[in-house]
Amino acid sequence: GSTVLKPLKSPIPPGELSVLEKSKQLAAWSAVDEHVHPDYRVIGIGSGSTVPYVVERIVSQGAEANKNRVFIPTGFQSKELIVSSGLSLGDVDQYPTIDVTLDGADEVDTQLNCIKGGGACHLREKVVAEAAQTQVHLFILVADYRKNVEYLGTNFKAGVPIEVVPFAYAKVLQNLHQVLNSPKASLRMAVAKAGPVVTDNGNFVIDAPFDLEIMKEPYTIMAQIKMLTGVVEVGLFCHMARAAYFGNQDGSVTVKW
Ligand code: ABF
Repeated sequence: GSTVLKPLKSPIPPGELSVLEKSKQLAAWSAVDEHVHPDYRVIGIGSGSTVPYVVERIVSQGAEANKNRVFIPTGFQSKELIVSSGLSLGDVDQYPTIDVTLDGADEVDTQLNCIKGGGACHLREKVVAEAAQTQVHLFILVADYRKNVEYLGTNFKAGVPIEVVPFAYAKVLQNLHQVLNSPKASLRMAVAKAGPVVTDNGNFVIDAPFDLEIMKEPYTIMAQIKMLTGVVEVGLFCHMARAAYFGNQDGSVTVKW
């Protein structure tokens, strides 16, 4: 289903944030208000530019609410964010059961399947998302209006992010080109093309664009990619999210569930 929430009451003074930033903040705040219950103790914190607003709203719940909580990061950025916000840090190997995880996305379809990994964190993001599914299935997406699509790959053209072990990258690229119909799949390079992007886990990332027809069945292509030896994780999260919150330009929030 899908519903549009009324604008939150003056969340920020007008003019202080751009429309895009404000939409991220609205999505994040609405998701926290709905899903971060006072009795939740273990909370997964994802990556990207929307997640700082999640943490901002959690911090605003007050020191008392947060004193017995532990926060599980999905990578370097969220670890820094948790620590600099004065929240307690844990790791998913200590807390394999998480009450709720909130994370961003590159694009989300009508079934709540999503592309993630534009920030090269999707392996840890998927582990932390799955840890939130163990009991109550609470993996929540927060994003701006650009990410709300019918089919994956509509606006996000960079391709499906695929984390690979470094020594297998050329072989996996060849598999993608020749077997899985992604002739433009390429190794993600760091800024200024000084070398490949290296993930928090010491791996490389391949970005593999697929035709829209293929992306209409994201689970099928995800499974095919995952079968390639050398692939560690695929940035397609299928049938995982409980709900997705999108901030809109007019200050409303669309919720898909
Ligand atoms: C992470 O950050 C990623 O999986 C995704 O690539 C990206 C989304 O970031 P933003 O919220 O900045 O669009 O969640």
